[in-house]
Amino acid sequence: MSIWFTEELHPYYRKGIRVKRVLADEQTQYQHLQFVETDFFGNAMILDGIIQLTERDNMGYHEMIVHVPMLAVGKPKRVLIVGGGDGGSLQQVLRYPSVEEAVVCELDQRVVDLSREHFAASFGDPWVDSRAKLLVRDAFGYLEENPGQFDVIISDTTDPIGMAERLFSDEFYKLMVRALAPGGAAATQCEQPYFDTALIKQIYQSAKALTKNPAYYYANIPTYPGGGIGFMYVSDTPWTNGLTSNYPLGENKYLNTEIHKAAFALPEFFRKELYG
Ligand code: SPD
Repeated sequence: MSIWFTEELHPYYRKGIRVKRVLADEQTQYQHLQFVETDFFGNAMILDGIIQLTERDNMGYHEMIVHVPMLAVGKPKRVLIVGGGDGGSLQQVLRYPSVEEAVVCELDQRVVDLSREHFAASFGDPWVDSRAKLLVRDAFGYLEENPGQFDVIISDTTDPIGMAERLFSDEFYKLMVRALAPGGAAATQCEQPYFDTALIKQIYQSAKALTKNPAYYYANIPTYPGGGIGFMYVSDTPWTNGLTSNYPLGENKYLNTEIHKAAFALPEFFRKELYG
């Protein structure tokens, strides 16, 4: 007998994955947290009914949200990850020998604990690296306390629902840019061109008012709505600087030079909306 998990992030669109068994299912202090084993996608984490990542296709998300700003900066030393308690972005950040400290500001300790258990086969245990520092707290206060501190900031968040809505606000982008060191770069989880056009446009306008070279880019992730997700690159440093940087240690599974360039090419309707 098949069990299907069906996600309905948008009231007009559904998608499903076939589940073999439920590995964990709990209500944490903040959210409904589930881990499932699937036939095709490996283990998956679901928060409040929304798929956050699967072992099979997370590399498109984590490599693109991390390496695009890291490569643009060149040799980043201090990195902040907002959210990212599953450890996928952290694993990618730690591939850079230049990184001296990687701070992860995650609100929910249970996301970290259960991800260490259920994603060990994919992520190893990045938390044991002495450069990794976990802060179980809200990122707003931490950003406020740390102006000019980070070469790279990765905003690896859930969707803009409930407590995560603030992470898509102009206020958050102002604080994030203020926390960047000169020449630093940020990349943020920035949703789906078809479903979230107005939100992305609003975020681009915030980013444009704050930095010289913001740009939107996209990755294919079959388990996200519409089969993919986009990111906002936010920096004075052009993203194209990253095209000539060396890749970090280890192997990329998604990113190559062609993908890096192509990710910034946008469908015409959306390019017009965003850039005019
Ligand atoms: N609609 C799903 C968006 C999920 C974004 N968060 C992914 C977290 C992976 N570290």
